[in-house]
Amino acid sequence: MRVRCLSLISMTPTKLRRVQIVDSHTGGEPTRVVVSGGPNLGHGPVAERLNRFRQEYDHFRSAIVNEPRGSDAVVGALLCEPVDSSCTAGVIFFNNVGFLSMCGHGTIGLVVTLAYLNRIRPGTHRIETPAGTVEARLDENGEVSVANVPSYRFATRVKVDVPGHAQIAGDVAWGGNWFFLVTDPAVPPYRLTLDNLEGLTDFTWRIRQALGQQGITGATGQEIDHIELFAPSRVEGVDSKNFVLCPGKAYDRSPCGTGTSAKMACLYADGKLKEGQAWRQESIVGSVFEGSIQVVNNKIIPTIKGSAFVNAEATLILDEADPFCWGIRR
Ligand code: PYC
Repeated sequence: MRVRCLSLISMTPTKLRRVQIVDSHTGGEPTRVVVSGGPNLGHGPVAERLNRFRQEYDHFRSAIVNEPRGSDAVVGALLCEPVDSSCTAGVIFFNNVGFLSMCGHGTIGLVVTLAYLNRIRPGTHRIETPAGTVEARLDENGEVSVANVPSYRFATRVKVDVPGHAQIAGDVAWGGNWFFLVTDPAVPPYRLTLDNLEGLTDFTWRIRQALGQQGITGATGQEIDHIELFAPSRVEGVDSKNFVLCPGKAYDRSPCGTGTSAKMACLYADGKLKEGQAWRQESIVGSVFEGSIQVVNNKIIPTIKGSAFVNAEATLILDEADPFCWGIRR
C-alpha cells in the first residue's frame, strides 16, 4: 500500500526509451551487445556508420556502457545490418571514452551472444567491423576462433621517456587497434599480478601520456591508446602473461584479442613465431587466448581462439527525466 502511494506521487510521465541488451564475458572481460533500440545510423559501410555514431549519438554510447548502468570495463557492441550479404552481422564496438576499430574479446562475445539468441549455428561467420571484415568460427563446444584483420609491426624498439621511470622501449603495432608493446625492460621490475593493478595502471598510463607528448603515433598519426606489458606465465604450456591498458584507463580482463594479434605480428617480425605455431597468451586475471598467424598475400592474419559466456539479458531503460540518463561521462 505504502509503495503504491509513493509511486503515485513520484511517477510523472516521461519519455522512456527501451534498449535490449545481452551481456557476456570473454575471459573475464565484459561485452554488452545492443540487440535493439540503438540509434539509426543508416546503411553505409560500418566505418561510416561509426562516424555518425560518434558525431550524433555519443550520448547513447555513454548511456549503455558508463555508470550507473555499466562500468569502465564494459565494452559495448552495437549490432548492425551488414552491407556485404556474405556477412552474418556488422558491429560497432565502443567503451567508456569512445569507439574501437575492432575488438577481439568483443567479437567472441558477439558470436556467443548470436548463438544464445539462436541467430547463428556453429560454423564460420563473417562479421563487418570498422577495421575490416573478420571471420569467426563457432565450434560445437562453444569456442570461437576469430581470424582478425591484417596486423603488423609499424615501429621497432621505440624509446620513450616516461616521467618517474627510466627510459623504456617498445614496439608500435596494429592488431585492429594501435598498441605500444613494452619490450625493455625485458625483465619487468613490475609484478604482473592482480594485487598490483594500481601500480600497473599508473605505469602504463604514464607511458600512454608520454607517447602522446613525444609525438609517437600509429602509421598515420593515430593516437596509440592501448599499452601492453608482458612477463613470463607461470602456467605450463602458456607462453606469456600480459597487462593491457585500454583507452579509458580500464585494464583488459581478457588477454586482448587485438593486443595478442599485435603481439604475434611483432613475434613473427622478430622470427620468434612461425606460421601456424600456437601462441598462448594469459591475461592479468588468468584467462588464456590461443593464437596463431597465417601469412596471406604477404599480410599477417592472426587468429585468436577463446570462449565467452552469456551472463545477462536485459532491457535498459533510458528515462530522460533521469539526470544520469546518458551515463556519467568523463
Ligand atoms: O579483445 O581486442 C580486444 C580488446 C580491445 C579492448 C578490450 N578488449
